[in-house]
Amino acid sequence: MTDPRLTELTTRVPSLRLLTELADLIHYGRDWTRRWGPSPLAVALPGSIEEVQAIVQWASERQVALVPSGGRTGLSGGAVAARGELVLSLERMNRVLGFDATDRLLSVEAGVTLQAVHEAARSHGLLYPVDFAARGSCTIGGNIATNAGGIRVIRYGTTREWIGGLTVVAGNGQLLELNRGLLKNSSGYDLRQLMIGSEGTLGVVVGAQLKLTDPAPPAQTMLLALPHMEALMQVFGLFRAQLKLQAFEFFTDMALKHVLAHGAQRAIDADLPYYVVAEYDALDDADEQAALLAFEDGVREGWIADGVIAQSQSQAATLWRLREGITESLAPRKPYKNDIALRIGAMPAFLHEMQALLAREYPRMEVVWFGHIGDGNLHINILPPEDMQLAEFIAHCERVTRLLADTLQRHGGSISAEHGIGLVKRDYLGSTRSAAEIALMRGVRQVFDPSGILNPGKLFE
Ligand code: 2HG
Ligand code: ZN
Repeated sequence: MTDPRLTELTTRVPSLRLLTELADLIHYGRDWTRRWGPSPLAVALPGSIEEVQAIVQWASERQVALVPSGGRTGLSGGAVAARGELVLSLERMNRVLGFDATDRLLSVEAGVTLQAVHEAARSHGLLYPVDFAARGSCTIGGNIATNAGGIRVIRYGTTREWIGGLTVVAGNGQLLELNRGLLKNSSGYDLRQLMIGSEGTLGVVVGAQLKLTDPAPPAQTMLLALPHMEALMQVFGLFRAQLKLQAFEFFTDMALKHVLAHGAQRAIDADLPYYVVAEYDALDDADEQAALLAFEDGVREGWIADGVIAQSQSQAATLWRLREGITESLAPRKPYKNDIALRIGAMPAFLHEMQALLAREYPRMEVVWFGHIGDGNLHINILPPEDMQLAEFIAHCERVTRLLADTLQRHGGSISAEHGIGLVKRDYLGSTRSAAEIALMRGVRQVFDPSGILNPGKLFE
């Protein structure tokens, strides 16, 4: 350990666990984006709130940039440390602290995984409903920092809905207890909500009080094959009107090709351009009957060409794998990712424009569409041709993303629905937020982090 700043830090916080080996710097210096070479100063693994405060105070005095870090499954570069920052990993602070049965609040440290939250909720006979494929690795602190969404937003909303209280260390080391689990609290600005989605730029989330709810009713899972994109919106409208949806996810034949090549089971014979995994309440025969009627209506209208209803939990898992395995199956190809949001009503016109734009601009590249159509959230992954250099590929994607951002702006959409802005979409923030809004956001950042040490360069420079 040669850097004198680190010697000073360990003198100041003698109990602190600090990693400086190259392998650790690489491991902790990046997230699931693989565009930036990891290059942190070191990795701090505090074990308590007091240690986090001491690190932040020291960093603020010494002007050392910090990158708050959870499971690093993010897709927008929010947890990348490529400029000599100190990674502040919450990994060791991963305890479930307690459960308040009256208020149905689960108190956790920030480094607990989403899966551990699910298990803890289940052990109390309740549900923490935010869910997505990275559940086993992502942590609740990162979920809060990005206002993570996932596959059940259509029913339960995003992370924002499920945070009753937050414990946060602000940029000057001050400890803030925000909202304290209150259901009603009309006492001025809701700083808890400001923290959610702030991507580690306003404070380091060290703990949270999570709201739990009743377990979801028994569900049935259906896989549908659809002949064209219009059918997707039509089937969504039909199912939403006739069933109590828990999830409504789509993917294209291109996504299916990759996920099958990655080991998923086919599960449906039809070879069509669009697929849907729908999950809906199936409490009794009436619910099952309603699902069959909705399916038949869709077939009669020509919107549904084929379908499978899971006959068991394990078959449901097989159907879900087709959707949830997509990101992992694409990862070896290092895709360029877009995560866009629109009002559902704006979707058909936008999709037409986008398909024309992508066919024109990406004739040589595979474009993989999937996502949460019922939330107005599409994931558009672009795969580079095998013979294209990464730099050329990224430059091309950036140019097309500008066109995408312009198109989104015209349709009133957002350049990030649930992954965050981070480094990946920083240059496009202005397509979603007005200049006045960005100026206010900068002002807010300045108030919470006057020395500018918290995740600098993320969200905006
Ligand atoms: C999902 O919905 C995730 O599966 C990842 O948000 C999306 O890989 C992506 O682009
Ligand atoms: Zn998603």
